[in-house]
Amino acid sequence: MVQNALFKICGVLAFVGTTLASEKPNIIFAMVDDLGKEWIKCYGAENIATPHIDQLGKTGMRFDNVYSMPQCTPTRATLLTGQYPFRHGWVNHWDVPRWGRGCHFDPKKNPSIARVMKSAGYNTCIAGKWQINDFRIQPKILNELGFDDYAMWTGFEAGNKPSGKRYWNPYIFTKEGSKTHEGKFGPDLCNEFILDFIGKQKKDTPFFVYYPMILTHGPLTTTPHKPKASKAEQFPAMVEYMDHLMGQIIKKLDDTGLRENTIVIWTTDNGTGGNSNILNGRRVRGAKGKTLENGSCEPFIANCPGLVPQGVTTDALSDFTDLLPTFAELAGAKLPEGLTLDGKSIAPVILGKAKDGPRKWIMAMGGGSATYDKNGRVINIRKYRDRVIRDKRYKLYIENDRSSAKLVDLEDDPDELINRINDPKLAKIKTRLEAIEKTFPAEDTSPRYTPLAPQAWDHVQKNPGRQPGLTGLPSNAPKKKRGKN
Ligand SMILES: [Ca+2]
Repeated sequence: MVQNALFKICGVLAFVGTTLASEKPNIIFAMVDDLGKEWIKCYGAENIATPHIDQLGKTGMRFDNVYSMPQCTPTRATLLTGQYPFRHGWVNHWDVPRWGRGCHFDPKKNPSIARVMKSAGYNTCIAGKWQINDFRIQPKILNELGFDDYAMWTGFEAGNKPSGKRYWNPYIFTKEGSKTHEGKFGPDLCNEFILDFIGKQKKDTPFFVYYPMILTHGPLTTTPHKPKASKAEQFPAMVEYMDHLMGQIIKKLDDTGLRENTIVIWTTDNGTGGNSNILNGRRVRGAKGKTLENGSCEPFIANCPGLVPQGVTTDALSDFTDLLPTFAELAGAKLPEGLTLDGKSIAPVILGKAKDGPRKWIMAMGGGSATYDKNGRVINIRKYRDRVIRDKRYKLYIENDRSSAKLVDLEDDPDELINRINDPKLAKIKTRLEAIEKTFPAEDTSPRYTPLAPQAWDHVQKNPGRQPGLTGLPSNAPKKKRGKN
């Protein structure tokens, strides 16, 4: 009898285990706008309180070596497509609602991470900032790209002054259209939208949330918690309010019983824009737009009490091209066909099934404004954009003419001040990193799209088509190839 009862209990446990293992995990991907590690306490930041992010790190997996791209639109297109900027074409920044010219993130010519998740049966939503389509011209675009529902700051729409407001009195686009919300704080509205979406979910259907947060990009602002913050107090107040919003998301997952099967990934789209702070005893200046580590190597935390190992710090290499294949593997989705993807899935690392990831190197490139050719088509300002390639220790800067400019030992020189390009001891490392660069196309693609109709507000440049050649040095490379050795 006892044996029989025990058998029955074991049988039930085995059944429950099988059921849980076959459930698809929910995924929430939260990405702050313009924030580096030097503002996150669990990465070693001082003078700041980020208790909710710290708790995610403490009860999850903290990555040290994850690259975004150095600026907004290159990062966002990379995340959506699983491709590097030289392949998807958004190498430069092109602020579509502000500059237009018929350029847009074209759903017919690009993969979309949200469509991949939809194909695996996920409910999907997005809230925050988009910037690569103009919702006035393409009101259904987010549906076309795979999002069921949305609440977005429109970005600054040229000729529409109220749309410039992202913080107080924000201009928000939903299925009901776009309007100003007097007296409201934009980040609150987007967060409430996500809390509401989570509250509507049922356990039998998985969900995917893409949360490109409105905070902590400029302009500086007061927050609901610090309504009287002085100019000097405003940036830390914005960081702390972002942390508070993430805390609300986690609380909602706890309250709804969804936490155990929801993988939360929290990261940022590029480094801080200008402010500096102390990180592990060093002063670190925000390097948005640059391929320095503090411009491109972002804080990145994965957390799910039921699925992701707790209290782990990893040096596994990854960059934002890996997100699409990672989410596809977690969701059991097929990858888009007929396209070259640059990323590889790091799902085994996140789930604690592999100690290290599949990547031997990572890459970052892009930023600065694009231009347009004589036909009015948006193109990159250079045929080949400078970039950085790194492994866990060494980092190579490549110039616009594909030559190597700078080699840095990140372990000994975190501020990247010493150029080791001529150090004979590092010759093999230089050759190995250069060989990776040689696998890239000789010319970067420009954005892929079928042009939309011209608009009255389309941006006109003084000197369109400037410098589409192989001139100039990357912003972080030394003027001459001088080295200490
Ligand atoms: Ca950004």
